[in-house]
Amino acid sequence: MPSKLRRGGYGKLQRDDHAYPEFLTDAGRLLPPAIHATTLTTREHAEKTKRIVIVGDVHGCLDEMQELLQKVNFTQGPDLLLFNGDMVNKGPHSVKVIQEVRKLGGMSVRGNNDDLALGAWEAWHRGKTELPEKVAWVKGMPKADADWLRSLPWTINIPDLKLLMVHGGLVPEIPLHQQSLQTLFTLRELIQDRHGAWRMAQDKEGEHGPEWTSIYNGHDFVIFGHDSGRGLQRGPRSLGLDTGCVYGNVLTAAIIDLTNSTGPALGNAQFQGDLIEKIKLVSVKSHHQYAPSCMRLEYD
Ligand SMILES: [Mn+2]
Repeated sequence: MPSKLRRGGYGKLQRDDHAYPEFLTDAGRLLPPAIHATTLTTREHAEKTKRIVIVGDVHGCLDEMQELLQKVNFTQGPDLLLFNGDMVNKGPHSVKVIQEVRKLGGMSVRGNNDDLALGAWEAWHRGKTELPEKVAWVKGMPKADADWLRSLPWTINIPDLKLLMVHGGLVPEIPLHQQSLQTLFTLRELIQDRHGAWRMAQDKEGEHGPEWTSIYNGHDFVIFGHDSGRGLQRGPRSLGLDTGCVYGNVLTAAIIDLTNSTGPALGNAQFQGDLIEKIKLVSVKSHHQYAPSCMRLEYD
């Protein structure tokens, strides 16, 4: 690739996984090995996995996360543990949440706050002494945890279930591999231009439009986070799991039981369209309001 393409254009990059692992983001961060990761793709993995447990935006709420995993009787090995991103910032125990997720063999899509924290950690290690209060905790994050954050993909796909996880959302009509990385983890609402094409609404600049899920008509069932303002969102083709634990509401997990005879079978093409009926939701109450609700609409 021409070197000029290696930097910049972070929001406009159109690339395939693995093709250009040396790509840097606008902020100079290395892109992970896979921007669009897949899981449960081998027979061995599919056979040993009994349930998929997908947890919404944790934001450092370690106690609630542990309580939720206990409530769903999480068992490492038979349960595949996935997170919707934004594991860190705003709440009390960001480093411990990362370490617990790693210990449990969990994986996450990248949230805007995970990305922001990683950038702050890298700036700190380049010698920057002043960090915004929101990310000052990264000074206590070990390198191994930062490396793990850096490995997080923007989406996790389970092809056999036609299930896709993303932190923000998808702009309609744009193929997955051409979605802007910035949009994937910040999208909430859409704006239509005069030619009828959709793009992300810049709500910092006062733009508002329909939520992306009301327009989305893609092939994958999408589980997303990042929108605690709307709370739990159950749609025909999507499920929003950010139920605002850090703002004093609840932390929610979606459970997909792969052993239930009425549930999905991996490799079952008939499964598409019924996923929402097979998903069981479990929540625990937040122990505190850790962050003021005015932070809910923050992008950074
Ligand atoms: Mn977010």
